[in-house]
Amino acid sequence: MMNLYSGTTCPFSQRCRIVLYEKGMDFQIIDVDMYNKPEDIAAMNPYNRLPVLVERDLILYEANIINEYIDERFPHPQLMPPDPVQRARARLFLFSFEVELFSQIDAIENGNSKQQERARQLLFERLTQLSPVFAKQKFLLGEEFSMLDVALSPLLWRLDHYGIQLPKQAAPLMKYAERIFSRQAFIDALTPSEKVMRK
Ligand SMILES: N[C@@H](CCC(=O)N[C@@H](CS)C(=O)NCC(=O)O)C(=O)O
Repeated sequence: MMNLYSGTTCPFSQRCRIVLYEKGMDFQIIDVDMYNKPEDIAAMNPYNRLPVLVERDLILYEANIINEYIDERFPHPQLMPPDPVQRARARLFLFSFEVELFSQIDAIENGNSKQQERARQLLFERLTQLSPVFAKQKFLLGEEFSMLDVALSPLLWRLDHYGIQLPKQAAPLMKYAERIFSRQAFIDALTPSEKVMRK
């Protein structure tokens, strides 16, 4: 059985929880209080960060690496594209989300007010730019929900919580977000502390 050590308010852990619920297999989620991390996290992950996945003698960290492993172990429903070229492109997208979007989360959660404001502005601009894509398609890769939607959704869920209000022209992106938020796996994967992040 897979055991996921997951931060109750951690957007990266949320990605892994979503994938576990989308797959509907047998797993256990171990809730970890981020402000009171047990020492065994550092023993499993040299970077002392969550999430961490343990399956027998396999220990994995980094949300996207964990998620690709789960996707390969349990191929239904497949969340990465089956074609190698499309899969490589999907990985480039995942990389750009980290560099351009999720890199701002630390500044919002832990930075001073100037750093927070800069990060909010950057996210506001990047997400607004992305919005027109969803006027033409349901999900990031087209008509099917994929790993890219999993990766982006914890940030979309936190927009209110992070004090980011997108402009009217981002309506297609917000509709897309609602489409993800209404998925049963997304709802099941929310922790009580995440549920209260959105009204
Ligand atoms: N790139 C990592 C980021 C993980 C990360 O930053 N996790 C945060 C919580 S959301 C963490 O554990 N930070 C260390 C700490 O709070 O001590 C991933 O994708 O898993």
